[in-house]
Amino acid sequence: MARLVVVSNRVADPRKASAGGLAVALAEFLNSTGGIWFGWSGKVVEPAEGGRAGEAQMHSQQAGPVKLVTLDLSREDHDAYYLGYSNGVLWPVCHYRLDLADFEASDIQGYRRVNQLFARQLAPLLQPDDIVWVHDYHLIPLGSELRALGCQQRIGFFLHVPLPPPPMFAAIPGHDWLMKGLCSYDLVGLQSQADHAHFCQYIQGEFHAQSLEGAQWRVFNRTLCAGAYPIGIDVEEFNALAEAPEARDMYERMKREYSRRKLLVGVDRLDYSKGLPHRLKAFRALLQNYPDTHRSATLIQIASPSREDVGAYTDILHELESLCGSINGNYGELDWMPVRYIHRTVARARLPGLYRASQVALVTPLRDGMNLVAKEFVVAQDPEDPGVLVLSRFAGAAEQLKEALLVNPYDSEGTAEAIHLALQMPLEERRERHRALLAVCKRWDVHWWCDTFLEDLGTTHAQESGTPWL
Ligand code: GDG
Repeated sequence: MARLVVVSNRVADPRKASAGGLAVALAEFLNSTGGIWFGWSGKVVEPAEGGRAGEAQMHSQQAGPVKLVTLDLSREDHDAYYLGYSNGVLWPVCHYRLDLADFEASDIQGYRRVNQLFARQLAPLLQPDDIVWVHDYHLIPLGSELRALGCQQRIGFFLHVPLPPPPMFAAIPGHDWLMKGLCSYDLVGLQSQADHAHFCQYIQGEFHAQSLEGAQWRVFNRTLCAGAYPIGIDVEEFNALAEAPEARDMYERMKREYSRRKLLVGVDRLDYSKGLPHRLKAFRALLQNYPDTHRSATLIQIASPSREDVGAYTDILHELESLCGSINGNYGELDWMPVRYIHRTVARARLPGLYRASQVALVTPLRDGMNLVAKEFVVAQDPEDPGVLVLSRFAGAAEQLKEALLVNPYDSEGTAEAIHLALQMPLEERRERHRALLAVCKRWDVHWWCDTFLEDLGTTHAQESGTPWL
């Protein structure tokens, strides 16, 4: 079996429980093949006088059979690559927010510099039969940088965020360079059929790529494959977490505290793509339009801090605080606060208990690659008395989770109506919907995702992967 080399912006220690489903799934493969996980160390160092980015410190640590290899970044590289181009341009545009994209010419240079640095440091570690799997928008050009150094291994890429339609993606300065970079991989994986369609439309329209049989394309004198590989969660790992004392304790406490109320839950990173202000406006419309929810419906919204050094994130923080304050001020009673807003990270061990104690989950991003919270909520439910998932039609998960109540998060009145429906849904309907949703989460779990992607990557024809086409 070929050795697996995973490359992502951040590296998680797969032995730590907090690492999450992706790390667990990848670790399973890495453990069996004795692979490498390569990425940024998370450390920003001020370079020594006269120092250059290329001299970044490399750390190597053995985590069981897996070797974790990480690089420090200089302040200049970090700011341009991570804050600037990745999170100031690619993240907003991939989430259809051209208005928030802040393009600086020097950032794209820093982005390229860090991808070149990754390639330079990674290439000597690779063996001829390795399979390399690159993750996400931070590292789109890594494949072509590795090819430029003569790496002929099979290299796959998975984009965790949405890929917008070509006219929108084309607003990114450097879009054709990015897309050309994607064409140097042997397999490009997208979250949804819609994202996959956008990829195909782009390479056909801009590069005159020729469609071959199966999922193959001929472009720039090489063959590549592309497909939708919707990511799932580790259902077994999440079930085990739900059975553990911390989750059970959380469940009991929530059930006791909200025994006569209906609990709604939202769990998100504090990110503008997650539609938190829109969600609060929908909740406000619920209280406004349906007086039966007064003194009854309580929304617990966890917004874990994220990318606080990117400007657009501070604005949303203030907007959220003000919305929560006004809803509680206008509707709250001495013994009932409609919104409990928690701007902290909650321990992962508690999440299944919180999900299970909730009658409704509000997963209403304005745009999301997939959204794993939707799947976690489904898996955590009691099948005999399950809660209802209210899901944005703009989450990648909506392509799979069709039995959820699908909403348009921009329409607060319509979303409020769906929430009200969810709160009133008869037991039999809840069970039926849950059964269908759970089957999807189990069938397309994170192991399916990992196995299928790697199997497809392993069987792609890497015939021209060394062609100097750049
Ligand atoms: C990207 C794409 C895609 C959240 N708050 C807390 C917490 N979380 C955990 C959730 C879930 C994960 O973080 C969030 O996953 P999402 O899928 O919702 O979103 P992103 O972080 O934006 O991830 C996304 C994903 O990649 C995978 O491909 O689905 O579309 O944007 O697991 O439970 N965990 C803890 N405390 C919190 O407060 N412990």
